[in-house]
Amino acid sequence: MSNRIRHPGFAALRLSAAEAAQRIRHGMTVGMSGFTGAGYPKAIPGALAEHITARHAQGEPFRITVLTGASTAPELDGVLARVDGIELRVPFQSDPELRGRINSGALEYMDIHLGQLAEKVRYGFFGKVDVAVIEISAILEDGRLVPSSSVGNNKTWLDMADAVILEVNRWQPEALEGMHDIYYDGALPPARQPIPLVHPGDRIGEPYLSVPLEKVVAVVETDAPDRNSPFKQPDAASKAIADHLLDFLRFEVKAGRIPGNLLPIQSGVGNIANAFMQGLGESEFTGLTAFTEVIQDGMLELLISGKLALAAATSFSLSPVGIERFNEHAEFLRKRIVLRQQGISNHPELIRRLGCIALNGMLEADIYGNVNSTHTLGTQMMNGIGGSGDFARNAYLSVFMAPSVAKNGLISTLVPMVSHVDHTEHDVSVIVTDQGLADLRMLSPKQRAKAILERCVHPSYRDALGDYIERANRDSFGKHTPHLLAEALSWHERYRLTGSMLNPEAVG
Ligand code: 0RQ
Repeated sequence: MSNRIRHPGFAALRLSAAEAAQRIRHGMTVGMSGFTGAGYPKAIPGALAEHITARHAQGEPFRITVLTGASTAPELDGVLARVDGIELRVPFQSDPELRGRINSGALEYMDIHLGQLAEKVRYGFFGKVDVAVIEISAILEDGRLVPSSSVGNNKTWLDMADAVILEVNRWQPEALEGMHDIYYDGALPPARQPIPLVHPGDRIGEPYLSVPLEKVVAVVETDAPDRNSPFKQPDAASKAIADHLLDFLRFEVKAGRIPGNLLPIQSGVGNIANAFMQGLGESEFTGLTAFTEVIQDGMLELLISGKLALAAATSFSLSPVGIERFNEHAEFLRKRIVLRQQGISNHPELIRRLGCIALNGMLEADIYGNVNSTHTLGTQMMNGIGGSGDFARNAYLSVFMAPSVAKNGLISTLVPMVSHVDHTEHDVSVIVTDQGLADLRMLSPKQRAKAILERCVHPSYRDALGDYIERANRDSFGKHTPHLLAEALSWHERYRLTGSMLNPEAVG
């Protein structure tokens, strides 16, 4: 028996990835582990892709529904998309190959709040889960499972699936054992009880997953790294965003609206979020906590420096350097990190109770504070809403951030009307760009438009947006949220047709 599979019953189920993949058949719904490139199965999806290719070559149909925690990696989403093996993919994704196929209409994709998927599957809204394919880092002598670098929806997939395939990954640090907190008391309505968590670090469950041995059809051993792309060094725009946000938080502390060590922070994925964490590290703030989804490098450094006392999340998303840093400080970090299932890390009840400060990226916002996080030009999927909606609606403060322009200035991220709405004006407290920060609390729509124009818009678009707002105020049929409907999406149409949102006449 290997030292990672310490239970003889599980050890007896060892198979190759190719043998295990045979258990998955056309039309099945498969719940896979994986969240932001961490803890996804590394071997079965590739073996399944080969199996699918062979079946297709025989003229047989073979497509499955893939449910995950969030985004995975080329070894899962990429390989299955490439062989046309996915019928429906749910929820968040970020693989370029998969995204391309979603946007060409080659497969169906359904976007859902990350905190809601597991319970909606439990309600029966998604039908039956046929197979669960779950990466873990070890199996104990008594058969309990040590989760790996993400928890995601693994508990639900293990509970709901008819058959379970486990991938035991030796690459995952042994130090992960004990970091997880799996909540086992999630009764469904009408029997649901309050979740007994009042501090981000409270442990309300057990450090292990479990599954009846009878359900397990294969155990596959792997030794492969998580997807771990390096973070960019913060550019000038990310640094400016971080500075504006830090000033705002200082102002809020001074006004007595938040404590000096802030409230539990939720930080979205990406380079801006990472840059903000670096900014926090250089600031005077200390004794911080995080109640979030993902621990990126920036947050890890805050933990190591001691500025962040504790981080609760559902997943890591570390660069190669971040992984080294984690391994160097594993013992120290073990006492300061809790990894929970995403139904708990993103639970509205807890986010509201703890009073999180939600910091998320956006693609664009409009003059009234509606935010688009998911669709470019209103029609093409980027990644998905992820957990941004779980947090934004329920947070104490909901902040959205982006550089004021994208694509070298050809796109303004502040537009007359967003081309798709993920977060409505009712859920957005603050918009921040490299230009400045607009505090939208207590502002009416027309006041919000003024604040966003004055604070957030890039100089090359300020006159055009100011002109739109002025004419809308004058000519709009309704005067509460003034719009010129025929013109409201013209910036997007201009970009589509000319490759730039800049109006050549205005510029000329
Ligand atoms: O594309 O690299 O090809 O130029 O969009 O933009 O500026 O690198 O931003 O990495 O911070 O991602 C909203 C996508 C921002 C992310 C989003 C183009 C831009 C670039 C990426 P290129 P940046 P970021 C917790 C929270 C939803 C999920 C979420 C996201 C690319 O934050 O997925 O918040 N959020 N989860 O050029 C067209 C615009 C654009 C644009 C930028 N207005 N129109 N393209 N781009 N603005 C974590 C989880 O839930 C798991």
